Amino acid sequence: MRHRIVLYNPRAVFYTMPLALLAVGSHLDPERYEVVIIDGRLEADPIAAVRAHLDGALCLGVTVLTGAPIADAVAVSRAAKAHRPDLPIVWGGWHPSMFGRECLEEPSVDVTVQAQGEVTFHDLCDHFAAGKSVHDLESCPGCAYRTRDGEVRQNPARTLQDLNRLRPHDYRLLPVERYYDLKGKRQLDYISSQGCAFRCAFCADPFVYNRKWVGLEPQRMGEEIEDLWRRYRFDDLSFQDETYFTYAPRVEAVADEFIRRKLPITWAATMRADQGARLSEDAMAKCKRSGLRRVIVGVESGSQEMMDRIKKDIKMEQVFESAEKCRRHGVHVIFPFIVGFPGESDESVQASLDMAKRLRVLSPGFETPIFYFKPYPGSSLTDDAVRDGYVLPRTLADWARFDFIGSAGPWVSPERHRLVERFKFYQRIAWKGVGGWTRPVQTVARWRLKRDAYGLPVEKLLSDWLWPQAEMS
Ligand code: B12
Ligand code: SF4
Repeated sequence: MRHRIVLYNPRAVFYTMPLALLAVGSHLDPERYEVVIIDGRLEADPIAAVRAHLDGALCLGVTVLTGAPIADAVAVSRAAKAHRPDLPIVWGGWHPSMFGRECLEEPSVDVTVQAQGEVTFHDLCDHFAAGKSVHDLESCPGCAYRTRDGEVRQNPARTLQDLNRLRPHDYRLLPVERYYDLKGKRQLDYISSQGCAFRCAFCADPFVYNRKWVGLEPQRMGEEIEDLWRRYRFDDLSFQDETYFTYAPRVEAVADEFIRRKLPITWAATMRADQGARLSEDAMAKCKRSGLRRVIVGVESGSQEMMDRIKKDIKMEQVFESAEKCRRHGVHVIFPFIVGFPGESDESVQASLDMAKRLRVLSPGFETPIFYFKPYPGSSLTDDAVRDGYVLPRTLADWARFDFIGSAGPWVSPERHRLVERFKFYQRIAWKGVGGWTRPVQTVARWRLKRDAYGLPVEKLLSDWLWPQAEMS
């Protein structure tokens, strides 16, 4: 008899495929386990959708990101527990990786898994399948649980496994065509590595993966991606890796695989500016030939001093070198910035806006979105902010309200916030392909950006009034 394992992805923005659940679900032996993935974003009534699969199930696994997805994860877990009080409920993902103990304050959650989850979840399922209790998990590394007398135990971390030793992701577990429809394009999400070797002070990765990195071998990727293309006929492959360009020889070998297999696809991935600057012209040309259409290069700040403070380990020149290289090879780039770091000066914010302008004009294929710093847990910058008196959310309900869209931290004054929002507005329309009556507005926007003249923003007020949602982008 196969045991049913139900996996839930909470509601979130965008339609990126639930790769975390795909990873943990695919690593279970299909002869022994039947895996059902339910994505809250695809369901009119997620609780009913989960409940429909719970009778006879062995376990419910939920992936949890910090912020709004927590509220949905709690609602679904509570409903599942009410329906099946004996059902083990396991939370994994970025939030439980940082707050494994705290998540167990939610009574409906029995176990939390920290960091890479495939092997831990596999062991947990075997444990439950053997009829063992959620309270007897002392020999399972990489998780936290409650003992019989309610004490929370955090087990030692599990060693990061080489991804090449894990089972390939079985996309038959996902309704791939539905994601294409919702995305409005035949784009497959794929992950080829885990972790990151760098130490950026605003990022959770160094905390969760201890600056370790593991990646799939190029040949395995070539075979897997060709096979996926034959089955799902995607036009575009979106790598969700933290830093895809970590090892240039690997990147080049994957490009060779795509070229050799004549895959008619484009692809997009993340790249650090130092990696881009170091990448040889030949390797970049090969990437382009294999379909590279866009990279995301996190700039974060236009001030070298701030870059150093946030331990980005990037020099400004490397950003421009990468930008030039991408421009020469016709590769589009998104250069995200973060403003409003704790204690950030007006000059530093202005330096970021200036740098965004300089990058934006280099190519019509460049974008420079600007975000506000939010002290996401797990980073050393957050620890510093807490030391200086910032109070992090405490309960899961508080964490669920802690979200990113459009909001700024307490380090951004109302004036600076207004300036940045106006800058973002004018930058958005200044370079967008527009026509007809919007052309004069575009001319004004360019004029304003050139002179940093954002007073009396009538165009913005009109736009906010006509299209209130546009503010969010
Ligand atoms: C896709 C993605 C999203 C999607 C999520 C789509 C979805 N499925 O719902 C969207 C676009 C919604 C998103 C949004 C955001 N994201 Co995001 N996102 C990612 C990204 C690029 C890929 C996630 C992924 O699929 N990874 C591949 C899988 C295989 O890895 P994984 O998720 O780590 O899963 C492993 C383990 O965590 C564990 N695991 C995970 N789930 C489960 C469940 C169970 C039951 C078990 C046992 C184990 C387990 O096992 C898995 C396999 O080893 C990651 C970076 C990354 N590479 O992970 C950032 C990342 C998760 N995002 C991050 C951030 C900061 C954000 C935003 C704040 C970004 C922003 N400024 O706008 C928002 C906020 C989210 C929100 N509150 O709604 C941070 C961490 C956030 C956090 N603390 O939770 C990350 C790590 C990027 C970074 N380094 O800063 N994101
Ligand atoms: S921001 Fe990117 S490069 Fe820096 S530690 Fe996080 S994942 Fe690595």
